[in-house]
Amino acid sequence: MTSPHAAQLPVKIVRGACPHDCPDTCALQVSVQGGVAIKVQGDPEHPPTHGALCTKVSRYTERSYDPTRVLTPLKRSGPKGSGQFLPCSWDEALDAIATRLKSIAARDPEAILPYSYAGTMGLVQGDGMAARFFHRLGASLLDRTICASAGGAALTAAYGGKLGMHTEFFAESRLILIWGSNSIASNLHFWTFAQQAKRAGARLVCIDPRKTETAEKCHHHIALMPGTDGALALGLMHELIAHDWLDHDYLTHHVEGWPSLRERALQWPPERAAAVCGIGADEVRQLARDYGTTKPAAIRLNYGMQRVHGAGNAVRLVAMLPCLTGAWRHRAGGLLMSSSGWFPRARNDAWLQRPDLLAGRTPRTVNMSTIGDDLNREASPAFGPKIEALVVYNSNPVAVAPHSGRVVQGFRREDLFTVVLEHFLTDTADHADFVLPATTQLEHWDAHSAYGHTYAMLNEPAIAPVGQARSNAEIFRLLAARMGFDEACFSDSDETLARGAFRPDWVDPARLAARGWVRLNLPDAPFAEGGFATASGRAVASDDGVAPDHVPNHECAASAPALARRYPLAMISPPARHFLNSTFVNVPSLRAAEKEPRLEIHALDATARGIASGDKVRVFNDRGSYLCRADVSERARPGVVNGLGIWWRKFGLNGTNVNELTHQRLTDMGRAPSFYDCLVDVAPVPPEPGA
Ligand SMILES: Nc1nc2c(c(=O)[nH]1)N[C@H]1C(S)=C(S)[C@@H](COP(=O)(O)OP(=O)(O)OC[C@H]3O[C@@H](n4cnc5c(=O)[nH]c(N)nc54)[C@H](O)[C@@H]3O)O[C@H]1N2
Ligand SMILES: Nc1nc2c(c(=O)[nH]1)N[C@H]1C(S)=C(S)[C@@H](COP(=O)(O)OP(=O)(O)OC[C@H]3O[C@@H](n4cnc5c(=O)[nH]c(N)nc54)[C@H](O)[C@@H]3O)O[C@H]1N2
Ligand SMILES: [Mo]
Repeated sequence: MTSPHAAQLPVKIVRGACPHDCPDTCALQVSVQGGVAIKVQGDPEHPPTHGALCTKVSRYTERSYDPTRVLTPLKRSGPKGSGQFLPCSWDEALDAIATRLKSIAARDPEAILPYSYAGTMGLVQGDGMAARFFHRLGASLLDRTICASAGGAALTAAYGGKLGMHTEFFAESRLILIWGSNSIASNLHFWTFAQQAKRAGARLVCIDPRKTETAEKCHHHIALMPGTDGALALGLMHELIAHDWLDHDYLTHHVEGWPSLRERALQWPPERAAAVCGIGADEVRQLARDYGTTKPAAIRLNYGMQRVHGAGNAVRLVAMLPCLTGAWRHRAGGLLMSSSGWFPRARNDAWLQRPDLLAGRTPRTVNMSTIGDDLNREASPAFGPKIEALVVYNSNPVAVAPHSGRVVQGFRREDLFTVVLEHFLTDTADHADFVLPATTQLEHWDAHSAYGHTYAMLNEPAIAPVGQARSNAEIFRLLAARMGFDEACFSDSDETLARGAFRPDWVDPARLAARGWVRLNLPDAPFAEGGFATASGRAVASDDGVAPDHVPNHECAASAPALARRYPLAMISPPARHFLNSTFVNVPSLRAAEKEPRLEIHALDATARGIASGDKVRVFNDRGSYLCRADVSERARPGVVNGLGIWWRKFGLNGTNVNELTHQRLTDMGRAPSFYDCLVDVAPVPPEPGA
């Protein structure tokens, strides 16, 4: 990339923000020499980043300059899904796309569906110009539920929003429960604060079916069955009540609906909770004692526990624990699942996304988590029109959405028109009629809020677009012009959108531009004196006398005994450490670190099936089957297998990935998928003759 003379050119540092779907949203410093990005580092002054980056993003230049990146528009030249394309010009691609979208919209714009998630979490390249475009078009709306909406709905019910502690103050906690999260893999910068606390004498407890890297480094690991967190929380409450480890003053003044929840919890003695969770009753008692008697105590709840049927109830219950003990009184006490709810007050969402362009129309909403079924649905009064066109950006649904057999079937429809904005030929891009080359974070403007800290961020482009790549916002601007959308908002530049993303009374534009980040002006201990964002200002423990409860998984012996006899193993599919969802699977050094798709299985379950470490195995249920390598490992508890994700299907051993097995049934709250609520069995695959 670098010319022979470049080494003598001065090095410029450009400030940026990591765009990835991760709680950490790091502040970046990109070194640029002769127009080439040569290094990406973390900003030492940004408190949550504290100068460190994860392995993945420290290789961001490798990803941006990857020789397999899509650098020109492509049009399909083979069957759907074949990944066969020919390069074409921007004019040809945009004209063809606009013509097709116009003809569909003339019949019914709701037959067009945008499909996007958090490939970039940027406010500009995410749903800025894109939202304006689809609102003006009157396309179907997308319910963006694939990740966090069950926990989000639960936190909103309990606290009035996705609100929680500042991540920095975990360093001062005396007890930290890391609940449903592999922090070392997926929230590395939080882990630094947890380690600081540990060095200062704090106790760390990890609650996770899998013995993760994080679980190994905590003082205690509670390996409960997937989807039983609600029962554990109720067992803990039982003990807090029985021993009177309650902050009665906090409960009286800052919590509503406590009497019903108290009644519920009294039905859950430790023995009952432990039996449901598949752990010892003493583990419940000890954890309750630790939590009830240590101050300040903090909970780092994360999304691992909310990918099951009873996710919403479970999160609501866990969210009540710091209200029972008054842990919120201290800035190092309370709970953090998501901090994203602090940001809307600081953002100019209505200006960025322009919902007013709907002009009174109320298009139907399609749930992204059931895209497999929805792409295969005919028109009906309940569903509305058949989906005729799909515009995908910032997402790889063919790899990440549940029940991929159905998703692939939908994407293969000959009568579906699919446009994919991408950096790479992902499994989804392989199914496109047109692939449009998008810029990476090094090449475009953006502004970011965060879900694991409380700083607003700005990203300046460090280099010119590589090849013919264009930013998502630019692509939607160009399409808008071809569709004849002449509102002035379709001429706003990316820089205008990025600089205007936050309200100046919350985020000083000059400080944001100068340093790249600004902390939101919020109290250190946000709920020390109550003040929740609910209607009453109190945390909500139950609704109209009905308290949350443990809800068993869709697929488990308690709710589906016949199925559990045929498929006796519960499978969870948390991320492999070197991948970020399906992003980075194509980066050679990171894929080399993960080697092959793996299934961790406990020795008892492996021996019973004649499986040894390194064997090729078939993981299967009624939805499909998936080949991977068995890893007979202490990381798996008996009865649970860990199918690490999310591989690209085409890099898998048989062209599938773990989502071949997951289903599209939704959670109790938030309409989210239940990826970790999935029964399977595993069998060895005999070696091929001669192999
Ligand atoms: N390296 C890396 N970092 C990531 C991601 C990634 O793919 N790779 N993904 C990003 C995204 S999109 C998100 S949403 C966040 C997610 O952030 P986290 O929710 O912290 O992410 P995970 O690492 O998926 O942690 C889930 C953990 O929950 C455990 N788990 C599974 N089922 C249950 C259960 O029923 N109960 C309990 N208590 N635990 C359970 C899993 O074993 C796993 O260790 O991380 C982000 N960061
Ligand atoms: N089995 C199982 N499935 C899961 C999960 C699990 O734990 N287990 N986790 C779920 C979760 S938490 C999530 S959040 C979803 C994630 O699902 P997605 O949000 O679809 O995430 P990625 O797979 O990372 O795909 C993002 C894509 O966006 C592209 N991209 C990045 N930046 C840009 C850009 O600026 N412009 C354009 N046009 N494209 C860009 C990347 O190249 C990448 O291919 O997956 C879910 N699926
Ligand atoms: Mo996610």
